[in-house]
Amino acid sequence: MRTGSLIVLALQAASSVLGAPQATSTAVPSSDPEEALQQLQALNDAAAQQAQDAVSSNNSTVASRSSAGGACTLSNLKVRREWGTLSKQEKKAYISAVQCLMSKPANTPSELVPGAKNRFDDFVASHINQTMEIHYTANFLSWHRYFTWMYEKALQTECGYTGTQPYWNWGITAITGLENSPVFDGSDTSMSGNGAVVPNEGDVVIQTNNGLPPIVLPPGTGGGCVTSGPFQNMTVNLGPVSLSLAGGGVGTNPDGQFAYNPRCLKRDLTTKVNQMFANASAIVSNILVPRDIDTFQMQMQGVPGTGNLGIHGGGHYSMGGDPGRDFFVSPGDPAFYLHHSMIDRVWWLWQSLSPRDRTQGPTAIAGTRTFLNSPPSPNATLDDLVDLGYAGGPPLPIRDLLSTTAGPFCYIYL
Ligand SMILES: [Cu+2]
Repeated sequence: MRTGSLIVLALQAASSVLGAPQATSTAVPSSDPEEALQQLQALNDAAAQQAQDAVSSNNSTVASRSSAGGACTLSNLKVRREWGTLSKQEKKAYISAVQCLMSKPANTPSELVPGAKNRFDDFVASHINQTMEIHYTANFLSWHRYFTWMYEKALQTECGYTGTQPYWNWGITAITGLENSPVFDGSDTSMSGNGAVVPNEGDVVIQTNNGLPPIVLPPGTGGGCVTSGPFQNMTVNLGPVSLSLAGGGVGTNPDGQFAYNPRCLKRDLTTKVNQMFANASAIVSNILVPRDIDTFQMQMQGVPGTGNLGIHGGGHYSMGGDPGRDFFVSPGDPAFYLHHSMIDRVWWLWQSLSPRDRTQGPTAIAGTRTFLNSPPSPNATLDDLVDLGYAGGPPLPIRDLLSTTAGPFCYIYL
C-alpha cells in the first residue's frame, strides 16, 4: 500500500518534470533504457521530497533519531549530484581535492602498511584489510556508506573542498558509452579517461573460488596506463591482491597485500559490461523488485552462480584495469568513490520506498559477518561496529549508518 502511494508520487513528479502525463508506471521497471532513466529520476524526485519533508518537520522517526551527530535540518542538508550535472568549476574543485588528498601524508603507520604512502592510500589500505568482512555480508551497504562519507569528509576538512561527493549514474553511460561520458572522457574535467590500447587482450575471467563456474567478461577498449586527464600521472601504491587479468589469470603482489608496489593507474573501459549489468533497467529493477534487504543486496552484488555481477559488479568491472578489477584494491582508482556514491544512492532510493522497516530495526539488515558466510560466522546485529581504521572516524554501530538524514549523516541525492 505504502509503496503504491509512493509510486503515484513518483509518477506525479515525473509528469511535472516532463510536462506530460506518463503512460508508463514506475511499478514495473521499463526495459527501455531512456524510459528507465526517467523512472529512476522520478523515484529520486519522490525520495528527495520525502526526505526534505521528514527533515523539515523533524518529528518523523526518520529524521529525529540523531545519536552520533547534530540534528539534520534543511539548512545543513547536503545534496550529492551526478558528475555530469556539475559545472566545470565544481568538477575541478573536486578533482583538486582528490589530488590534495594524494599529496598529504598517510595516517597509517608504515610498519603496518608499507604501501600506504598518502592520505588517499589510508582508504585503500582499510578496504584491503577488511575486504572479506565487508562484501556479501550484513554490513556491505553500511560499511561502504560510511567509507564514502568519510572520504567526502576528508576532502572537505583536510583539503578545503566545499562541495559534496558526486556520483556516476551508470544508466547514463550505458547509453552514451563510457569513453564519451563526462566521467571518463579524458578531459581535464573528467576522472581521467581510458588506458592506452592493449591489442588482443583476451577475455577477463573472474574466478569465484567457491566451486561455481568463473564469470567470463569481454575485454575493454583500453587496458594500459591512463594517458589523459587529471590522474594520468597518479601512482597506485598498493596491490594487486586479487586482480582479474584480461587473457585470464589473477595478479597478486608476491610481497604481500600491504607492500609498496608503485605503478601506473590502468583502465580498460568496457561499456559492454556496463550495458549488461548496470543499465538503467537493471538499476530500477534493483530498486523496485526486492522486498527485503537480503534480496536487495544479493541482487546488487550478483547472486553467485547466476553469472550476473549485479549493478555493483557491473560498475566496477566496466572501469576495468588495475586496480579497477581488483576486489580488494578497487578504491585505488579515484573513480571508485563516484561508483560507490551511486551504490549508496540506489540503497537510499530503495530505503525511501518503505523507510520505517528499511532504515531501522531488525529488517534493515541481513546476513553474517563473513563473505558469503565463509568461513561460517554469526548473523550481524545492529550493534556491530563499523570501523574504518586509519581512513578515519570513530567506529559506529550499523544502526547509526542506516539513514542518510539521521545519525552522523545529513544528505540526500538529486
Ligand atoms: Cu568494497
